[in-house]
Amino acid sequence: MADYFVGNKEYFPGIAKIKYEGPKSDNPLAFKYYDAEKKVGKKKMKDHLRFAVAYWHSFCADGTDPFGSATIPHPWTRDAKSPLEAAEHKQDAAFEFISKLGAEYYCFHDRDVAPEGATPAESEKNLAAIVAKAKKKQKAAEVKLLWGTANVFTNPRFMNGAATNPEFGVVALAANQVKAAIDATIELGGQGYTFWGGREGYMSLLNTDLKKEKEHLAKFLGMARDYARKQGFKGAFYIEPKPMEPTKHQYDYDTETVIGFLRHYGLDKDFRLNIEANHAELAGHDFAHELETAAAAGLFGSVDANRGEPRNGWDTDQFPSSYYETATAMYAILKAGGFTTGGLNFDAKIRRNSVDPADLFISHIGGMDTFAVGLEIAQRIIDDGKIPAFVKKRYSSFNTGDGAKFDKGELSFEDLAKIGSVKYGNAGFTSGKQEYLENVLNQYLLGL
Ligand code: XLS
Ligand code: CA
Ligand code: CA
Repeated sequence: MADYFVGNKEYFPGIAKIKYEGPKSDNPLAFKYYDAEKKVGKKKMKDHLRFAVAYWHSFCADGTDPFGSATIPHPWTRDAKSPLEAAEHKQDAAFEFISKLGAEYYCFHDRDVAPEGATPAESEKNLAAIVAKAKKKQKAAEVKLLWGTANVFTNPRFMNGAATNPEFGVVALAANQVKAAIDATIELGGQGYTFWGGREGYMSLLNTDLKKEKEHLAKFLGMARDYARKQGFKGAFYIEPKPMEPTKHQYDYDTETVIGFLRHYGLDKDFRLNIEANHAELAGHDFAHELETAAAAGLFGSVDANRGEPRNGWDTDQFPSSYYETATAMYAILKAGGFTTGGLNFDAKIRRNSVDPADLFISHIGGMDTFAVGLEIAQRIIDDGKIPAFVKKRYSSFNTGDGAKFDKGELSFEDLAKIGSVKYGNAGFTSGKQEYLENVLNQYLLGL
């Protein structure tokens, strides 16, 4: 990947291209485990992991929270003469950062990259101007767009939702914005387009026609899909589940809910899941559970790589730091066949007191290292084979005889019941060996 700096300005001075230095390095600005070219199984680490930087957290979030104002300096906005110029400087900073980090992908919302104008037409013009520049920068920096999306939740007009808004006019405005974001994604060669359900949910059933809203959501998604396909978009559409926040109940509650919704409305041929670790946790699930659930339905797509703070139940979007979690997640991903159009997008932000410019690098380095370790452990689970062999054996009674007939649908319910009473009076007392399997995984985690 080429080093790429735009103009004469360096926004992260003193930080060079991040290199792999190995586990013994004490350089905070070096990879300890992520060695992009290293082969794990049949692919290089970078091709397994397909890391992406999230524009909104890394270049827009400034540490503002409900109790305090901005803490994180954004030097790129400082000497800009207009919002559009500020967006251009931000883009310079973004490409400098992504290139120095050595991530191959990025993701953005329309409003992260270009300012909203006074009218929808002006907003579209701003976006088109920035996209033209992004196209050149992507090429020069050898950075690709993992997915694009539209922010149809920040502007106050979306306070009652976008596609599910009770006012038709807002649904139409949302379409205007999503159409422009799809156009931008296509223009930039995006490999996917994501729909996170922003405010698509409700705060109270007393003012909500739930059935109508869900039908409108499905109709909107189908129309957006048809438009994108007509424009030649070959990538994947993703739905990103989240149970609540900002609404009390989001329609895309969790993976299983989204699978049911997609199948009910016939959208499952084009749409897949973008699974976020923190959202899994908010829905009361393990990250790996959501991944396996999507994979089991043949709808696994992409990942928003982050974590929550397990004891507070908020969407804190922290950088991944648990090997256990990344190992079990990567095992689920490898079992699903790995990424095709998707990747690991760091939908994660530094804490508001992480105010050194280097912190943005350190956080991403940590996330990438944590996933590199997870990948190696997942590959070890597969290569060593003890855990997969255990699972295979656990279901082996379905491989032959009556068990195989059952699997093939060759037994009536009466046959099944008779076989149970005649042949299997003592069945059921086989150990699940959970603790043994957990101990094996812990050995792998320690590299033993
Ligand atoms: C918010 C979501 C959002 C999506 C993209 O909770 O994670 O950032 O990933 O719209
Ligand atoms: Ca997300
Ligand atoms: Ca989140």
